Amino acid sequence: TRVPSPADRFTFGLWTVGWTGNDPFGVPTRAALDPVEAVHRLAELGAYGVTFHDNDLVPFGAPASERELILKRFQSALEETGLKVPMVTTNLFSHPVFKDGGFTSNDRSVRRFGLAKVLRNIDLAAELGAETFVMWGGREGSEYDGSKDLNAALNRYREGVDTAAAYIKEKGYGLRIALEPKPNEPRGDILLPTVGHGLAFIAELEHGDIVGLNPETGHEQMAGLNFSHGIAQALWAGKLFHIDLNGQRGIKYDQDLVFGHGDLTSAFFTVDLLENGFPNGGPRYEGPRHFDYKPSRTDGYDGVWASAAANMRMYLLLAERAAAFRADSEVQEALAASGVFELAEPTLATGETAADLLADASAFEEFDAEAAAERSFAFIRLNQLALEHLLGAR
Ligand code: 3MF
Ligand code: MG
Ligand code: MG
Ligand code: MG
Repeated sequence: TRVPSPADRFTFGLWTVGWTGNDPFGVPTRAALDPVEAVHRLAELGAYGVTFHDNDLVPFGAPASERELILKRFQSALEETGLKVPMVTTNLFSHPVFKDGGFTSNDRSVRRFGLAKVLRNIDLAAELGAETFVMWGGREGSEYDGSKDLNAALNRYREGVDTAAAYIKEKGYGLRIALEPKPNEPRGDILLPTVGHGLAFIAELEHGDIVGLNPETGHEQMAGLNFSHGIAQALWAGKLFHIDLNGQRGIKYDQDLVFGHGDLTSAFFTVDLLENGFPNGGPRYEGPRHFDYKPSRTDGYDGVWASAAANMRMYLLLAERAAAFRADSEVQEALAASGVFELAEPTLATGETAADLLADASAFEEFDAEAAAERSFAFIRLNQLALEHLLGAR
């Protein structure tokens, strides 16, 4: 297995390795990490880039002079290491002012403040050469159904995203927006809870052409959903703009484990899709492999850097196994036997209409449903082959 290098396009949020371990029941277990040190360490480990929320770098409310100094220092670290900033995002969730949301707070003055914070951060993202601007609306939601007019909230959400997208276009920035779905936590229910809700929302936007998704492994799994299916539908819709890879073990709080340390089988198929594409071809993901995880609060800084390396190594190990899976002639034969390649053939012949189909007696009147029902799709053999590759047994 090769050592990670910038060519692998691995990226990390500053808030991941920089998480100090505070949770709802406990205070930090690690001292704060200097973002400049994070940049150097990540570069040494072979990462391609670093991402951040505005306030991961510049404290909320910092005066312009302080902001300038911090950004200067950070940019010199980027220049020294060659690390890129492919994605920037905005913190509309930590400060108490956002307790009822940023774009969808019931308080209009908060919404105006939140939107202005996003627009200012878009300028910074463009300045740093980012391609993607992520919006995770962690506080956009409610605990009580009666406390939020959901029709109005979705209108305000659309207004916020469309205003940001229009601003990007007007300025001529090379940025695209990626919305990040999450079902709950910190709100009891968050708006745009899943990939599917996100796609449906984007279809209602005026500037939806530059708005896509940033699905996170654990977020879909917190809703009991299949992450590989989620990113597959986002790809199919041309909307997989970015990705947050991590690990989650079932329907519970947002664990943000190392990628592959949650549902390993799912992680294998995620990497297989990202690296090898759909079995019959189709849209491919071209963006960075971004890790959004939390080094467990049980660990010191040794564990922080070991876990950063582990994310990349898990990805590369899985990529190696997935490549072997696809290259195995027995797998190709099993895929064929299972009909995986047959699904690429359109159900109707070229030019055939519904009326033509109805007129085709072989399709219905003469069709032997009993005989067709006899076919074994042999999916179990195919899955066993996948798991044997995953285990390195083949
Ligand atoms: C929370 C998250 C967020 C988003 C980030 C946008 C704090 O569960 O996943 O991380 O990823 O705000 O990139
Ligand atoms: Mg998350
Ligand atoms: Mg998470
Ligand atoms: Mg995330």
